[in-house]
Amino acid sequence: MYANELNSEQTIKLVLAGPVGAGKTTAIRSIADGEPVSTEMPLPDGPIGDKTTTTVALDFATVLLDDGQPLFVYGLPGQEHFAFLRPMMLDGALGVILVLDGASADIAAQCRQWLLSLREIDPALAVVVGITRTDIAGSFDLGSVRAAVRACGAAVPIPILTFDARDPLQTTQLVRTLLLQLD
Ligand SMILES: Nc1nc2c(ncn2[C@@H]2O[C@H](COP(=O)(O)OP(=O)(O)O)[C@@H](O)[C@H]2O)c(=O)[nH]1
Ligand SMILES: [Mg+2]
Repeated sequence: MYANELNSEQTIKLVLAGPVGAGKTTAIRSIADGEPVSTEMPLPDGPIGDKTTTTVALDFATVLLDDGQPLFVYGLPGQEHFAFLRPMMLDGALGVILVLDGASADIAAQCRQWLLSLREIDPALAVVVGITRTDIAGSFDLGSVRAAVRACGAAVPIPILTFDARDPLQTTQLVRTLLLQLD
């Protein structure tokens, strides 16, 4: 199914946010109907693990959940120099999945920074936090992420889940968790 076949009245717009390398593009690919719109470019300094490209502007896909709910799903660019695109891309969105890299030592700071910037753009957005790459040995510290979420003082508690962005079922589950947060 493609965007021009969807009725935008019934189609919920959701956005994936988060730092470069967290798994936004992978998550969108794993749940997209058909080929997503993507603006990937080779990483300027060569591959990092199995990641060979980075998103320079945005990702977009249509998603049809098995209960028939159509979604427009956008991925924000992670780089700070594209921050000006975020308010535009969040316009009309009901909710955000904040995708964080569980293998990053900075995860708590990234969580805090993204939650604050999302709240500044639109305090009414529903938010869930999805943490990827927790299978990679090392630094993941759930307590520090919890503390960062609590410190941002959201009116409604923000769910925190781990998921593998490569797995369509886990990614869909995260989307469903976000939909449950919507009024
Ligand atoms: N090991 C592992 N790799 C993951 C997991 N989730 C995502 N990835 C990988 O992490 C990278 C994320 O890159 P990408 O989706 O381009 O990140 P983006 O910059 O947020 O769009 C990809 O190479 C994915 O295959 C996970 O749960 N475990
Ligand atoms: Mg990307």
